[in-house]
Amino acid sequence: MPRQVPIMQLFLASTALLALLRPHPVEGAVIKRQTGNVNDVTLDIVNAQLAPDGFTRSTIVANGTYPGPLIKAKKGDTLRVTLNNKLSDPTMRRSTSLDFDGVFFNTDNSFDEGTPFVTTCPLGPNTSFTYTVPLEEQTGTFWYHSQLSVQYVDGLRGPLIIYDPEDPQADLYDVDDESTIIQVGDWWHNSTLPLLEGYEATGIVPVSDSGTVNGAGRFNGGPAVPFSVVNVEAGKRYRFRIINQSARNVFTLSFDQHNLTIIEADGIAVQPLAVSQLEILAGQRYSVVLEANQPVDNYWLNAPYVGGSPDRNLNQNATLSRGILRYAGAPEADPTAPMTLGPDTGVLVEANLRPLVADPPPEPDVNITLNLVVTDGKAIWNVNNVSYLPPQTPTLIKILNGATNASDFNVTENTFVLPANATVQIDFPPNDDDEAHPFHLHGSNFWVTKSNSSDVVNTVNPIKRDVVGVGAAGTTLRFRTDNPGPWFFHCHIFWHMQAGLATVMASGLDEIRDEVHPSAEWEALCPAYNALPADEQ
Ligand SMILES: *[C@@H]1O[C@H](CO)[C@@H](O)[C@H](O)[C@H]1NC(C)=O
Ligand SMILES: *[C@@H]1O[C@H](CO)[C@@H](O)[C@H](O)[C@H]1NC(C)=O
Ligand SMILES: *[C@@H]1O[C@H](CO)[C@@H](O)[C@H](O)[C@H]1NC(C)=O
Ligand SMILES: *[C@@H]1O[C@H](CO)[C@@H](O)[C@H](O)[C@H]1NC(C)=O
Ligand SMILES: *[C@@H]1O[C@H](CO)[C@@H](O)[C@H](O)[C@H]1NC(C)=O
Ligand SMILES: *[C@@H]1O[C@H](CO)[C@@H](O)[C@H](O)[C@H]1NC(C)=O
Ligand SMILES: *[C@@H]1O[C@H](CO)[C@@H](O)[C@H](O)[C@H]1NC(C)=O
Ligand SMILES: *[C@@H]1O[C@H](CO)[C@@H](O)[C@H](O)[C@H]1NC(C)=O
Ligand SMILES: *[C@@H]1O[C@H](CO)[C@@H](O)[C@H](O)[C@H]1NC(C)=O
Ligand SMILES: *[C@@H]1O[C@H](CO)[C@@H](O)[C@H](O)[C@H]1NC(C)=O
Ligand SMILES: *[C@@H]1O[C@H](CO)[C@@H](O)[C@H](O)[C@H]1NC(C)=O
Ligand SMILES: *[C@@H]1O[C@H](CO)[C@@H](O)[C@H](O)[C@H]1NC(C)=O
Ligand SMILES: [Cu+2]
Repeated sequence: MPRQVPIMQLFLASTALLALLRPHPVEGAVIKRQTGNVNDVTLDIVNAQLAPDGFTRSTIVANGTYPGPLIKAKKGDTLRVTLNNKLSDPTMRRSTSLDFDGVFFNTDNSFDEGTPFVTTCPLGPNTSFTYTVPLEEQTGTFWYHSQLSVQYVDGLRGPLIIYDPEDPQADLYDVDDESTIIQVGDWWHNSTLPLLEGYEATGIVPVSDSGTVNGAGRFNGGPAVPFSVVNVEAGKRYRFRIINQSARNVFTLSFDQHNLTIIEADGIAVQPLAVSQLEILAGQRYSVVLEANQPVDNYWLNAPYVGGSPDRNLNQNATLSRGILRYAGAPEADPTAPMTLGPDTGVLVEANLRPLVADPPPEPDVNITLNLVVTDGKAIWNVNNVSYLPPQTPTLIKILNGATNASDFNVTENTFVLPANATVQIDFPPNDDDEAHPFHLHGSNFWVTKSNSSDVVNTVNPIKRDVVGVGAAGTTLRFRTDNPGPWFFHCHIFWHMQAGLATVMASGLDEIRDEVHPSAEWEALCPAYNALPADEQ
């Protein structure tokens, strides 16, 4: 129908024009919710039979693929993402909720931030919801995933890249497009409902069957699924945007015979730092520049992972987690070099990263210490002796209804009430379990004033990011409460999060009541969700 096209364009042009005519925040008004170009995106959340590693299973994915389609945005856009929940498979959760990992959301849009029971309620089957996501000044590498329970393990994960037409680092690379996005993730053959049941019964975090690189992987004894190929041309420099969509496994990424120059971590530009390999925790993102300066050939992209004892799952083989870097002119074949785990030198030390634009942290106004402890032998994780339980009424609704201090929330909500416009320091003392917990803050990013990778406290030029490893050496970070809202702060190993390793950092409660004016569509979510039969939640 040719006539539909101009009508659609007219509609888009007029909404964009409206946004241009009133680009600026108007206190307390809904208008502030859209700035810049409006970029409409549709995601159909569906069940699909897929076999990323050769084992066919029912999955929950966006638009039928794992990973989901690229959401491509430009600096300053407002994304308007319409989610159509078409889930019908009763062996998995049928409700859903989307998180745009690392995107801040300003206060008056906080209710579109899809963290179930903190800022919203999940979306039931056969319903739709439109998230308004103003990207404002943010640029770089992000991703989206289900934030409901451990549902993203069933497949709902995909990339979100915010391109900067005036990237200050543009002279460092020649190519940056859909072909240079590298997504690594862990993959399980069973659905999350039985996996979660097993975890709760035994306290043993489910061990993945395989690791995938751009949606392709292999397991011991499985078919030889073709490895994902990254194509390059000799003489060019590529900006690879690496996203760790893992729910558990830690991958270590390297390319045979090529070094990498890191230029971005979690949406923040960093000074170029050369490494031979980099470890990326679940939820973390890096941009690295690879110069295609070797003889035309096929080279291995090594992405081995660690995540639980392989003895618990004989399918697991980290050596099979890999892809291929193929130069134009090379044969369409696997590299002839042996499959290795990559170099063990030239390791990224997070503490050596420096921001491209200096931005030292202010002195803290509030200090908080968070102790992470697992209850022996149980699937229960505590932060300061409290195992987080999602409340039935989302935190944001409690605030809109008048909650003013910590005692207005149940202890199990582990909610910290913080002043607005303050600098908060979070100190994670060294923890003695040997797991690296990638802690992720919603709503803003933080300075890493002490990285677990070093003993040095750096309050002069530390990087900012939104996922940081908390481990045996201790980690300290600082953030500003400039974005009032209840922001989830949790381990990105979703099995740990589900077992209680989470808190809520709620700041500016009065500002929230002034500025947040939820839509009727949002107000309807909780009553609708609460009315659903259990198997549709
Ligand atoms: C997802 O699929 C829908 C329906 O086919 C399509 O309109 C939409 O553009 C797709 N989304 C993306 C991000 O590709
Ligand atoms: C959703 O819609 C489909 C098709 O109309 C229908 O078969 C299914 O029963 C509906 N599911 C629920 C949970 O209402
Ligand atoms: C999934 O888990 C269920 C319940 O534990 C089990 O019966 C089934 O065999 C598992 N399926 C696979 C593919 O592992
Ligand atoms: C992704 O994160 C997981 C969990 O933190 C980690 O085990 C894995 O090594 C990471 N992947 C990469 C490529 O670094
Ligand atoms: C990568 O960097 C290391 C350390 O600087 C160096 O020894 C090595 O030769 C480099 N490799 C390549 C392929 O450039
Ligand atoms: C893992 O895969 C590699 C490459 O195919 C193979 O050499 C190795 O024996 C496998 N490991 C196990 C434990 O099966
Ligand atoms: C917070 O801790 C720092 C030490 O890291 C200390 O210098 C500062 O006085 C403390 N601030 C408050 C408000 O307790
Ligand atoms: C945790 O509980 C123990 C014993 O009940 C107590 O000694 C300790 O101070 C508590 N720790 C925190 C951080 O609240
Ligand atoms: C918390 O709020 C309640 C009433 O909502 C009030 O009685 C109490 O004094 C407040 N506590 C603090 C520490 O502000
Ligand atoms: C409130 O916290 C108590 C423990 O203090 C817990 O037993 C109870 O289940 C929690 N209630 C809700 C609704 O989360
Ligand atoms: C926080 O700072 C903003 C901008 O500087 C200001 O408008 C607002 O009133 C401040 N809020 C508080 C609670 O100080
Ligand atoms: C933290 O540092 C310790 C000691 O160097 C190391 O064993 C652990 O793997 C590190 N964890 C993270 C999350 O980087
Ligand atoms: Cu964890």
